[in-house]
Amino acid sequence: MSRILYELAGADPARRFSPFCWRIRMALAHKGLEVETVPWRFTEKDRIAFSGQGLVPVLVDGDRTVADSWSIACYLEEAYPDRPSLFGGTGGLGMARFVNSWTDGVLHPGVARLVVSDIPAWLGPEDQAYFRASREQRYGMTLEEVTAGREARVREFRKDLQPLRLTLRAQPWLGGAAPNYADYIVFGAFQWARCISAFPLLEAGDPVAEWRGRMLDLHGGLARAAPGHEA
Ligand SMILES: N[C@@H](CCC(=O)N[C@@H](CS)C(=O)NCC(=O)O)C(=O)O
Repeated sequence: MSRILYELAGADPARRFSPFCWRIRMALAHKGLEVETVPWRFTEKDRIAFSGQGLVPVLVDGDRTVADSWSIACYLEEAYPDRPSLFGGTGGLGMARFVNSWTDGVLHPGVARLVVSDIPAWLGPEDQAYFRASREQRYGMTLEEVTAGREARVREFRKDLQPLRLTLRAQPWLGGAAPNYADYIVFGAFQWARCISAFPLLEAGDPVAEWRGRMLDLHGGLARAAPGHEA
């Protein structure tokens, strides 16, 4: 049975930088499921039109097509119950949903305000124009204005990571003694930044940075092997 994951890529097909796609790459590795990853660009909506929407990740697993990272994670958990669990039961699923909402609603916007202007350099001309126009309309300013003053503002960002830091001081993974989908959700945000920006989000010695290092090493160093800046 074929299993295909459509993933956001830059002009260089090896540059995979979507935080949502990284959640699923890690989830598939967690379950020990092989996958063929297909590079997809922002402006190639027609190539994923079969999924009924225009965003990646899109997973095609045999005859099933699933879009949206949360839906894909839930699908994998249900379809492969004999493989290592992504959530560790219904309580874990509930907590992961909170982590998903916090990451989408707070962490991603915080990371974007520090790195979004570094993204266009990795895109081909058509995607560059699309990305700049759509995001600048969303922000109501240029991407460079969004990230202006980031050297000073990053201190506030790091302070806001305190709940994550306190958790990771007490236990090695957000999942507790072992990583689970909550780790993959949050890690996606840092891997996104690592793939497109040299701007240092974290300080060495921060428990969050140490956890990120452990995440990069997971599953045979899957995330560390991806082209990116050394974190
Ligand atoms: N809620 C979706 C969000 C997916 C999403 O926003 N994907 C971005 C890539 S990071 C995308 O496909 N963007 C296409 C566009 O902006 O046109 C999920 O969790 O999968």
